[in-house]
Amino acid sequence: MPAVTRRQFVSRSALAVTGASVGPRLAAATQPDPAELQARPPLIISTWPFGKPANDAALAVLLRGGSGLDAVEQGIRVTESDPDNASVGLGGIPNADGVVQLDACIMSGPGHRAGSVAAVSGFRHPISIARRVMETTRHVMLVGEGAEAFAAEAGFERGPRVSPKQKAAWQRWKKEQAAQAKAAGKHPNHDTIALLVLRADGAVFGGCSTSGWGYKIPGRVGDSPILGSGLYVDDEVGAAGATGVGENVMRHCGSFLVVELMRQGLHPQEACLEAIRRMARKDPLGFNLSVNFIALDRQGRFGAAGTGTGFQYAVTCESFSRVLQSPGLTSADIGPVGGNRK
Ligand code: SD4
Repeated sequence: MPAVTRRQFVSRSALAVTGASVGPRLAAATQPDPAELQARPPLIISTWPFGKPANDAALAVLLRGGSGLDAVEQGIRVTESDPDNASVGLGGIPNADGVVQLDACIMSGPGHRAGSVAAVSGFRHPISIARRVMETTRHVMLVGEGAEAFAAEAGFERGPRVSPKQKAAWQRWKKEQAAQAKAAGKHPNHDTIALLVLRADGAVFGGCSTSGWGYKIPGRVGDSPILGSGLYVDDEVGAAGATGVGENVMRHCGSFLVVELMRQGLHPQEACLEAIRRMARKDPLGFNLSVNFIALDRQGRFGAAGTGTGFQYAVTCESFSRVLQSPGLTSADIGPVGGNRK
């Protein structure tokens, strides 16, 4: 399903104002139990329907003999390059000052290495900058001006700080803001690409990239570049990635939690569901957290889950490449949640 269709649906949904990431359920035939799909590594999964072309590019890299990190980077670059994607890359929705600030991270299971950048503007491929941080510095994360200076020094491709289309939309938003001072809390929908790779030999890799919450306060950083929140890779177990309201993912170290649940023996899909149940049980927001997870394990099993109606994710291996609907969780599934302490 094209992202734009989902976005139109979302814009009509009350949840859109909270940044919720929801989508219409697909027909039953497109919702097979992940356990029934014969997915053999190399296997790639990613968030949202726009992850599918990214997965396809990542698989092509692996089949050409490229590395797991190359697959993650090249896959995510496809999404970052899409000028019509308002959630990832320089086509993204800007911050409240009209500047697109990008967040990204990358992680390698082998060596347990990671690199990350946050609040970077004016560069097309934050995923590549994150990889360069990992491979050429003794640090894990660079932010803002420092990250931009690093990227400039390394010669990374520059781009506009906001696309003409998003600039016009931002100008309209500014006017509305001025007209109604109480627009706080109204933010356009936003998404993220988190992409996980399982190599044929069982090694695991992942990456995550986003322009984050539209019209965010300048300097706001979401979950996507935070290891353990928007992404976590553990070569002994598997990997998980997140999309949704980053503030809520971060407060629960969401992706780390999903990986730890897989370590305890849960199937990736059940690990995603259980992580959300656990978060919702203690969180005042309960199942209104607007969070979604994808996960895969070393055995080639995969799954996803989200709050509300769930969300769509893309799964690709040599025998198929398709968009699936995840299960969703609401309080109806386990009763009252949200914690009872102030
Ligand atoms: C963020 N998690 O910056 C990202 C945005 C996102 O669906 O994934 N929205 O909070």
